[in-house]
Amino acid sequence: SKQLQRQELLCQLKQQAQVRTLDGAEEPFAILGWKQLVPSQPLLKLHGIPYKTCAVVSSAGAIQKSSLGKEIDSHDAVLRFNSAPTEGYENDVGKKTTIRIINSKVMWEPEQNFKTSSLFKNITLVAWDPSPYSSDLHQWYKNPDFDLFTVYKDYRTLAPEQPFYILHPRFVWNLWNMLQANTNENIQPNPPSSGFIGIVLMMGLCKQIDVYEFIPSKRHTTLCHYYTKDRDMACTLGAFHPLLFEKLLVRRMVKTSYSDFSDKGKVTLPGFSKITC
Ligand code: NCC
Repeated sequence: SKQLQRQELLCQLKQQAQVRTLDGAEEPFAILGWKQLVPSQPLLKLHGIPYKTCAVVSSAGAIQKSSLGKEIDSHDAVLRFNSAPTEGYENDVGKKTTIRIINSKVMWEPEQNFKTSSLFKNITLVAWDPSPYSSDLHQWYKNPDFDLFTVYKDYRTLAPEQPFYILHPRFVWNLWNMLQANTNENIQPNPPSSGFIGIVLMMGLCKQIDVYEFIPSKRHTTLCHYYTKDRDMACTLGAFHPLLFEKLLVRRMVKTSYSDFSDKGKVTLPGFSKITC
C-alpha cells in the first residue's frame, strides 16, 4: 500500500487520536461517583493550554551527556515519564516538569512510593493502563493490568487540588490503530509505550513539540535509562510495546533531517492546532 506523506499522517493523527480522559460520565464510573472524583477542570482547559512550546523528554540512556537541560527547561511545558528523575541529572534533562505520564504499574508498585514521593507532587499527572482492545469499560474496571482505580481514588481524596487524569482506553487504542494502519506488517497487539502516548498527548496541548531522544541520536546506547544501570536493547527498540514502529512513524511525521536528530537527539512536531487538514 502507498505510504502516506508527512502532512497526511499528521492529519490522520489529528483526526483519529484526539486526547480523551475518563470524565466519570460513562458506566461503570458514573454509578461509582467518578463525576465528582475526576478534576472539575478538564485537561484541555488547564491554565496555560495551549502551550506555545513543549518538550517531551524520553527516559533513554542516550540522553546522558547531552547537556540538553537548559534547552529543555526553556520550553513552556515539559513532559516526563513514570519515575524519571531530574535531581542529579539537571545538566542533561533539565529540572522543569509540568506533566508526568505514568503507567499503572508505577501507581501500584510499592517501591515507587507513588502516594508520598515528591516526584509526583505539584505537577499534572496523566495515568494509563493496558486495557482490553475492545475498550469495554466494565471489563477493564473489573480486571485492569494493575489496579490503578483504587490508587487513583485514594490519591484524589488526599490531593483533590492536583490535576490528575486517567486516559480513556479508546485514546490509547486509537493510537495503536494508527500505528497498525501505517505499518506493512502485523505489529504486536499491545498498547503503545508511554513515550508515544505522551508525544500525541502533547500534540493536543501545545503549538509546537520538541521531542528529545525518542528517535535515537548518535549517542544511542544499550543503557536502558539515564537514571538506572540496566542494559537492554529492548528499552530502545521495544518488546512488549510496538516501540520500533512508534519511532518509525514519528520519523515519518517530522521534517528534521538525519544529521539534525542524529547530532542533537531532537525532532520537532506541530501541535494539532497547527495542522490543517
Ligand atoms: O522505561 P519507561 O517506559 O519508563 O520509559 C519512558 C518512555 O521513554 C522511551 N524510551 C525509554 C528508554 C529507552 N531506552 N528508549 C526510549 O525511547 C519510551 O517511549 C518509553 O515509553 C512505559 O512506556 O511506561 C515504560 O515503563 C517502564 C516501567 O514500567 C516504568 O519505567 C516504571 O518503572 C517499562 N518497563 C518495565 O515495566 C520493566 C517499559 O517497558 C515501558
